[in-house]
Amino acid sequence: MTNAEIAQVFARISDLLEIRGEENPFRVRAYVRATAFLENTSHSVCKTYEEGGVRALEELPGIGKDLAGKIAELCETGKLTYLKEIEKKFPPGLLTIMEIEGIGPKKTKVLWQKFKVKSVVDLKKLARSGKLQKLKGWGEKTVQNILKGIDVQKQMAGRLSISEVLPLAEEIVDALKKTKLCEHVEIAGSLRRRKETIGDIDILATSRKPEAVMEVFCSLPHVARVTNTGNTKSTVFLKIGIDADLRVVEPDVFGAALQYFTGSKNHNVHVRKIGVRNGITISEYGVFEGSALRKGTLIAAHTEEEVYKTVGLSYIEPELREDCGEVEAAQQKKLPILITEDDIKGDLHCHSDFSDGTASMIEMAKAAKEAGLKYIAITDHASPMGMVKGIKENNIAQYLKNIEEARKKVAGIDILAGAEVDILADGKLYLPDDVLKKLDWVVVSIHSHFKQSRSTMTKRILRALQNPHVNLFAHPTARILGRRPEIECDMDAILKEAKKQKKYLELNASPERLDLSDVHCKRAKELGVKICINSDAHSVQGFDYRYGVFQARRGWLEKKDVVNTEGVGGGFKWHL
Ligand code: DGT
Ligand code: CA
Ligand code: CA
Ligand code: ZN
Repeated sequence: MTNAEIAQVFARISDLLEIRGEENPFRVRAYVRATAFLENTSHSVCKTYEEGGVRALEELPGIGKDLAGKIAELCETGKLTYLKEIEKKFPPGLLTIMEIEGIGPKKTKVLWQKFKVKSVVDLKKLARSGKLQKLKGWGEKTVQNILKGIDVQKQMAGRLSISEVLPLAEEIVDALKKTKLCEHVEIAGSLRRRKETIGDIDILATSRKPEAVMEVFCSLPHVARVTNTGNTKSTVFLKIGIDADLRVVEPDVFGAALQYFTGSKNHNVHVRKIGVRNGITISEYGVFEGSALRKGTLIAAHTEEEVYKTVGLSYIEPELREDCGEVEAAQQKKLPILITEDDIKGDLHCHSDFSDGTASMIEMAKAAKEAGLKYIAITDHASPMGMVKGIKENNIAQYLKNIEEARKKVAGIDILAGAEVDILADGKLYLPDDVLKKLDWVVVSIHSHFKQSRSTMTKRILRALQNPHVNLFAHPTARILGRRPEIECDMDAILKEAKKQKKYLELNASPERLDLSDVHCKRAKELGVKICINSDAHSVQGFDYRYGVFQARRGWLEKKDVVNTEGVGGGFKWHL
């Protein structure tokens, strides 16, 4: 366990003791002091324990016999029986309340003992009754903040999406780099692995002046509140509603620390196990020859490549580090060469003002060309739904004429005449075959009847894929991140049918969709189904593939697995 993790356990104990009304104030204070010590010590106490046992722990400032024993238990097992025992004495809802922004142990104690509050529901009722506001030290504003805190907590149960978090994290990294106090500043954690949702931001830096770096970090304009700050680690709560951790390490161990804090935890566990089998210990402080119990020689720490090399692995891209076969692939030198944003050469799903886009076909084509694309398919909606505009049987001639016009006006980019056709509830398509026949590129997707049963939904999609005019099944699970769940369907059956019918599946790069998911992309690749990474742009600013490419990389996709990495006519057939 890291010092920070042990500090968290101790902080929780001191809070709980305070709420319970621990009679011995020294006891509470002992935990507070130990927490502060742990947060401000760069040397791992677990290492101290491994090297010198409980004795060595007792010699640390602020750590007595009792706490030394508890640290030893945490280092050995990762858990603490004593904390479990204390927690049992509280109603579970009260532990949740304690974590609401603006409520510390003192307020929790009042709520519990004076008002018998046992849950968030109780707390809301009490706040509405007006009784809380009359208490000394609470007041209207405090109560309003608590109510707000409850809402935030509810949101926080869902994590934030990567597109909200990454630009902000990059600003923070830039601000730290500007100080010139750091040799390295890097994003770590799930954000470096480009997960679609982020629990908290992890930033790793090296500096010989950590105090100064921490000061800059804690006073950034993005910060709402400083949770704790020390020489090696600070945690702040950002205004967008997420924590950011900054860790500062010695420049010499940057690679090892970056490897450790990038995770995932399961990936690290796997890599460490290989080390152990070879008599090597891997930690955030470096790779050491010998077991953890004996002090070995440092054999690598500067770069991640070095760290992986010591255990016979080639460098593993962060997006792959989920312990989903990447370690085995690295051993066999069979890692994929992941797709990059530069590989995207065309876009096969975007909209103009013929349906719900905001720009004309000409404007969209120009913007696509500006964005460096060699071809696009304009795929306006064809849907029976409320949408007034869009492609119908009776205006297809006009639609094709407009596309022809755009081809004439915008040189240097190929424009395909496409459509995004609704898959109706029974799997029929909204446009008849003789209309589809006139198009270069047919996208189908689900925009209604999302709640069908798994078997009905699967049959519906298979039927659509069997239509000979269809080329691509767009945003296949129809999810909207944080708002609409995935439809229920048998994805394996769909992928197998797509393979059989020679159809493509989309990875929709729009940040609110990111559909297909990483796991489904990986499965598609295994089954030999090619993926199209499209923007689904509805405006001239929309030709953006960044988050889609991240997701593709997490799904192990290489350039050759993605359709629109080739020029027109390269790798897939047009009927131009
Ligand atoms: P998140 O924040 O929930 O989106 O996910 P992560 O992966 O960023 O997790 P986080 O912030 O708790 O920790 C950052 C990284 O630090 C994690 O990916 C791996 C490393 N790490 C943290 N705790 C442990 C641990 O107990 N053991 C190991 N091996 N690594 C850990
Ligand atoms: Ca994190
Ligand atoms: Ca973290
Ligand atoms: Zn669309």
